[in-house]
Amino acid sequence: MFIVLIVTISSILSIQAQQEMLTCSRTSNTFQIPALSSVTTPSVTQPGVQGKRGPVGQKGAKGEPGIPDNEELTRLQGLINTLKEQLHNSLTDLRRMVENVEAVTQRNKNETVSLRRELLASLDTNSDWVTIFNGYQYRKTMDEGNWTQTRDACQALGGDLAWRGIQTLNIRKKLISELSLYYAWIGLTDTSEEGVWRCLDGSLASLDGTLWDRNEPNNSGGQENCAGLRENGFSNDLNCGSWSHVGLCEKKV
Ligand SMILES: [Ca+2]
Ligand SMILES: [Ca+2]
Repeated sequence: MFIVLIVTISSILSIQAQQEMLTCSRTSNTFQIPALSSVTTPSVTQPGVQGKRGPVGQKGAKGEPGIPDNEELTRLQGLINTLKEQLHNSLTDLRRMVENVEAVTQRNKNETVSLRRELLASLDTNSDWVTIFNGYQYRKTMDEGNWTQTRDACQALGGDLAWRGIQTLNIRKKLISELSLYYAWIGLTDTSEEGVWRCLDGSLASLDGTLWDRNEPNNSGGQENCAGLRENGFSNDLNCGSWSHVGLCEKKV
């Protein structure tokens, strides 16, 4: 009985102590912890409908260029090698073209020089002797002069003023055409004796071979002692020192 009483009193004291613990008093502030009986468990609710997506934001700043990966580097290296090869081939072709142009230019220059020489040679009728197939060759002196001067020139060229081979009109006309003669001294004179025409070796000139033009020789002024060849192929006596003509030179083949 006594034990039961003690247990009862102890239970009462324990319950009183629990009530005191639920109530805390302070001098300036008092708060109260809700009793266990007032704490309620939150009820579980279903999630709401998902809201609409917001508007698209502004575009951001452009980033730094990325570093190519190995595959891209390999492709770029291949492209560079291809361009190098193409450039090399182009330079080779260009060098070959320049060489070709230089070769053509040099060839044209050589041809021009050759043609120029041929042209000058064709214009310079004094450069060569002309063969008329009568046993003699002919040319005219490079300069005009009196009878004596052109005879000296012919002798310097290895011949003398023409006479022996020009005793036919046909040959004279051929020479006039070949050498473009207008008037030329020939090797016939009557200086030693008036009216007696001689060749340069002193022999008498044949009458037929002199081929005097009409009314010639007339010894005009009393001083015409040297013969000239007119462009018509006939002869005329002239003053040996007063006229300036080319000399018709002759030498044996
Ligand atoms: Ca005379
Ligand atoms: Ca005359």
